[in-house]
Amino acid sequence: MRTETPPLIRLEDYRPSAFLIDRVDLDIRLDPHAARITAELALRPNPEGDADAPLHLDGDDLTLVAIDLDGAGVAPGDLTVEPSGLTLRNPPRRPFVLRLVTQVDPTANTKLMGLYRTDGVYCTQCEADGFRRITYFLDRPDVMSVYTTRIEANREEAPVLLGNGNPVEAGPVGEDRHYAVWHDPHPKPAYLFAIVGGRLGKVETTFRTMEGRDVTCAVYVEPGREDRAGYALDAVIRSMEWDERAFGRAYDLDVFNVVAVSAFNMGAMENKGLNIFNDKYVLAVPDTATDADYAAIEAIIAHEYFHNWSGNRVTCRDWFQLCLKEGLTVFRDQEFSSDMRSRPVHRIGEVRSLRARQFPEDAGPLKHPVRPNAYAEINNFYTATVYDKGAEIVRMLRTLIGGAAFRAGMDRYFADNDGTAATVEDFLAAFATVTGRDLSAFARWYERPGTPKLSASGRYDPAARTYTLRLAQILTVEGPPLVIPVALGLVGAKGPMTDVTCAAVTDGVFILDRDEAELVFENVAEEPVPSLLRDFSAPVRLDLSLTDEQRLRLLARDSDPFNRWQAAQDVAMRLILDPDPARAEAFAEALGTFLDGEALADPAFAALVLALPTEGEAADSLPSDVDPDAIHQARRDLRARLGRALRPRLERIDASLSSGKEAYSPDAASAGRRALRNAALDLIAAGDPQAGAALATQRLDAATNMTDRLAALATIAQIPGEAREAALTAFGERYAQEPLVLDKWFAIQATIAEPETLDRIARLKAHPAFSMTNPNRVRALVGSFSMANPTQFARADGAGFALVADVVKALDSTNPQVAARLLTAFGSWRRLEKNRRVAAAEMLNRIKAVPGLSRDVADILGRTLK
Ligand code: 0A1
Ligand code: ZN
Repeated sequence: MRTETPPLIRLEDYRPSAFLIDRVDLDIRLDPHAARITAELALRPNPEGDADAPLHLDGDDLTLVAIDLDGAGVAPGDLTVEPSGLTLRNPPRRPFVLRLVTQVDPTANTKLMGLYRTDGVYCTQCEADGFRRITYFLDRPDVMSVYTTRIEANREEAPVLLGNGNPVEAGPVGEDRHYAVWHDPHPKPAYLFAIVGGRLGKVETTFRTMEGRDVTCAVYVEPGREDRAGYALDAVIRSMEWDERAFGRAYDLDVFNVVAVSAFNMGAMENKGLNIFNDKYVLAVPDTATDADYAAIEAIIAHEYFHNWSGNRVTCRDWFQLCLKEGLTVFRDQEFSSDMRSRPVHRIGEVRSLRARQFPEDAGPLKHPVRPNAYAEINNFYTATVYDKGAEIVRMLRTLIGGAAFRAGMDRYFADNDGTAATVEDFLAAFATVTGRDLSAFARWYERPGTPKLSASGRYDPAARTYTLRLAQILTVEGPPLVIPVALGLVGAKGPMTDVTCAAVTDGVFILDRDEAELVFENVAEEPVPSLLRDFSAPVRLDLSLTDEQRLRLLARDSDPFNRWQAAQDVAMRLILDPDPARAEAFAEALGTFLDGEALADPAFAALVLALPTEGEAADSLPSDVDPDAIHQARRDLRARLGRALRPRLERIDASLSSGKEAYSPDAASAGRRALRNAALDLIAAGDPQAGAALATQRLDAATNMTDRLAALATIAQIPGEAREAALTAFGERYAQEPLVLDKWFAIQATIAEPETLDRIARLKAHPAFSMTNPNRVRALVGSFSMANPTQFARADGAGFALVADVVKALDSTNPQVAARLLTAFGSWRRLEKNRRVAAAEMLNRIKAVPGLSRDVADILGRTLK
């Protein structure tokens, strides 16, 4: 059993390892219950480390079968073996070879960390600290080694054997077994190690790098599903091309393999040359995958591939530096997707997800700096803050120094740190070197938790033809100011005012590096509306009071698509928080004009303008006493009103976008048309549920792809009645053999905003396709409920909290990582109104009372309750 609050590991306590491991030779004999791992570790004392330290190797859930040192036994008095690892009290102070034989049970490994089996396929997950569940090791990212891996298995059970690096040799072993040897010439930390063994089908192609290397790229999937792997393979090739073009980065091995597995704790993993994926982010055909799925596959394939440089060639010195690889790689995958799709539409999507996940995290008990300075369980720090706010910091850096200097800085970073385990300081140093600038004030973004507020107010002087803008930054924790790039412009009655000048603004950007500043714009011919934080130039909350009329001018006239969208969001948000029929009518009219003018010119953008702020966003904008029912009702009323007011236009849009019989294509333009048509359907249904249900039923029957089918089902699902139950039943039967589609079906039902949803979830937990051991299933049913059904999760009677708490308790002993992540749904509990707050606290305390909680859950719980 663990202590109540798990002990903290601190950044300030970082010390280099006392030993290094230059070479690792592994021999892995796969077996369902008794896999044997022989590891030969070529160790030597680290000249930078403590010369007198014992040798401690991390271990977790291992059976030690044998150990010898330079071919001789280890004296029992010299060796201590504990659950957390083994210690050699008097290790040699010269290079030596330690040989270890361990045994593990891949089938019993429900944590999905280390070596495990899913649907009969052996695979591994080693980030952050899973390698220690395979053999005893210096399991820390600053210990980098060259690996050679021999894998042996039953030929029937595992005809495909994959490892890191390049294949070296393969052959039979006796009657029914075989082996393969893989060698990875690039030194890497243990968290990037991987093997796969199983019965797998593949699609493959070749890519010639700009350096002239021919790379065989393959995507491995469950046999029979090869036709669903083509889009992922294509995304691999596009990622390789793009990284050469955009960052000058070429691939560095002869093979690049992607393997899809069905049970995986996260999205995917960038193991060197052998990326392992949650199959949700690989498999796609139009009948089972939505446009959003295709976009996510493209983005995650790119993300993992880009890690080959930002993460693998240059890795992290310690886990506090996680944002060094994750924030940077998210930034890179965002840029890739923006180039593949519509940049403004993609940017809006990035910001929506930042606000949905990162802003609440940064405002609640789980908030932490982008580079944390202490952690109890590192697996709990793969957060929206590290990933998404981390990416925003890189984006701000580019805005601050400009695109050309940014690229030069990236080149410098890769050149200076290739083959090493680096820090955030190393990253910033590269940019400081190429620009000659002092970036120490900018670096505060990595240290300071909380979302800053940017407050703005303006004054127009018609006589002087000047406009004075006052900007101030308000931080959530005290300290020196942040460096905030504010992209801005002024908008007149006819559009952007291009004749105005302001000495403090360069290329449309003002850098706010003081607590406050006053900007004076000259030659301002009429009273302007300020357009601030264009393209969301910094991850802050903007506090600028404008009238609806002024905001609607931005929607109609601003040149910045992001702020046009933001203006509509702001008007809608005010109407949700403070309903007003007259203002709602004016808003509807403005939306009507917008739709008439350009809905069909950029349908994807129009669909985003029609998507009102979510209930979660509305809750996040309130300081306390959040009542999810009131928010839900207000948002529903507003949508109903808009749906009625815009009905003829929505029907026209629907009609003009109804696709003929052309084949489905996942490209962004086609997806945009589907998005707008489905947004129109949903808004029609909001205004007239009866007509909406009928129309959605028709759409469901006529749909030729999963995007349209699921959108129609989602619309019907929120309208009580027989049509809904019939549609849900038919969909469930149609896709009974498709786990990833059933996940969508689970999620749609879990997010019905009605009290009966709890019974529905209880029934679905007993559905044959549901399983507590598959993370995708759990996230689909329970994760969607807790994250996207605020009225039912946060019910005043506590039943929604209890449902999630029970799953957390049940899952904790088998898969603590997934249990802990589910528990983060309670992150905003203190901001709820009193009854709900009391109910949440009671459930959290019930979890706390469970003896022997995992470190993962105890850590989240401790911080959530603090
Ligand atoms: N590095 C991966 C994320 C990842 C982290 C931990 C994992 O353990 C289960 C798996 C994956 C990424 O950024 O994609
Ligand atoms: Zn990543």
